[in-house]
Amino acid sequence: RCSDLNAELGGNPKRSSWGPPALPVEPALYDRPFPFYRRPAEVGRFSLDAQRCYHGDARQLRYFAPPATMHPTPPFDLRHGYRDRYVRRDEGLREGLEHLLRWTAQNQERLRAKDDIAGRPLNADFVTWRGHLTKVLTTPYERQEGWLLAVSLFRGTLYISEEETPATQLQREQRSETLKELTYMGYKFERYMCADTPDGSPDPTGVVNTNEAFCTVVRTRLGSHSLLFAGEVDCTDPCGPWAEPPACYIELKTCKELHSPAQRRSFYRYKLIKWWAQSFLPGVSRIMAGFRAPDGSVVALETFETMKIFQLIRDDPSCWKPAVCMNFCEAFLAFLKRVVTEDDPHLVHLFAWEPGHPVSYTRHHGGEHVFLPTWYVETMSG
Ligand code: 0WD
Ligand code: CA
Repeated sequence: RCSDLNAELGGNPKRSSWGPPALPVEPALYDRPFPFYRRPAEVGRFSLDAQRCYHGDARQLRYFAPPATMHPTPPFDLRHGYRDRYVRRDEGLREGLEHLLRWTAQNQERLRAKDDIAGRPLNADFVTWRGHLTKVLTTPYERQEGWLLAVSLFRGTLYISEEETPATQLQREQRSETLKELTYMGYKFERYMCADTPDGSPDPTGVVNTNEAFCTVVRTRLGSHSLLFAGEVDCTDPCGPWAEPPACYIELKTCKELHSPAQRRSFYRYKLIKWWAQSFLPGVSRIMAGFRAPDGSVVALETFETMKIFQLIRDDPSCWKPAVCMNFCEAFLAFLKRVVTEDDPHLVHLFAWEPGHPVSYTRHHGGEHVFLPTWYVETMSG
């Protein structure tokens, strides 16, 4: 019975008696074997400097330089510099896909298909930020935050760009002082763990500037969908067990100290799913967590191997499953291909999701939702 239901609903949009089809998100509908996911290959890199200016190179790449033991002594002080050594990126500026599109436009030659019959300039079904895909992956298990994803089909490729929901905009503008400091502490942790050169040591007295970013661009395939996406990477460990990008990259995270098995279980259930999805997508092989005490000090580090995270959760039957996340993403991308069929950069389908509901969409021609910049449309039409 159950498998009949799966066959009927698994990833297929359900047409209600009225209105456009919607995509259900219940985990049970996507609980099948892990779909095909090709090992992600890095096809490019770019950097954003202290002024948030784009450079088509790896100048912002930093190098993993951990302390000698997993118990840093003296402990890292993540609050240090919050008042006087912090340059914050202007989050009111909505950049959309801008930097990624710049990279794409500058690398058209290597992105063209060799036997291109469709005549499309980019040999990819989807172009987006990794962070947007992370949100799609975790949707079947998410109970708090919804999302809005704008999608346009342009010269044979579907572009996905996030819009802020009214709720997230309000949250961003009314963020508490505690939350602002916690955000800073995440960036500060990076300063303690990374050096600017391969043989250097971290300089935790320096300025934290959140304009700076190093991004990797990867190409991969999920089921029948070819993907090109970019993601911000914290650092590389060229001497680690995986020498080649993207496997040599390391994601750095901070987390409240865990004191009991119950706290650890809850961390696995609600937080590790996001860490896993974010690093699994681009093929980042390790995540290093710094556990912070209430006073903002980090007294313990722990490494998570991305490919082994499923082992930590598989014995908890009420926990999340990687296969469900990936099957849902596959179904979501198939849904986009079915819905967005008119090739027009001024046409935007806005896909909206709120916890407890299926994914629905609305259609907009022209106006405020259009996100592909004119310069990009002109460059890629030439
Ligand atoms: O303007 C926008 N609407 C967005 C811009 C939405 C999403 C991303 N971006 C930009 C960011 O400015 C950044 O340069 O994309 C880049 C990161 O993209 P991503 O890798 O796809 O994003 P994600 O996986 O969500 O985040 C990776 C890291 C974060 O690390 P943690 O450990 O916190 O997950 O990118 C940083 C952050 O350090 N980051 C951002 N930095 C500045 N502005 C932002 C942001 N909006 N989002 C994430
Ligand atoms: Ca990070």
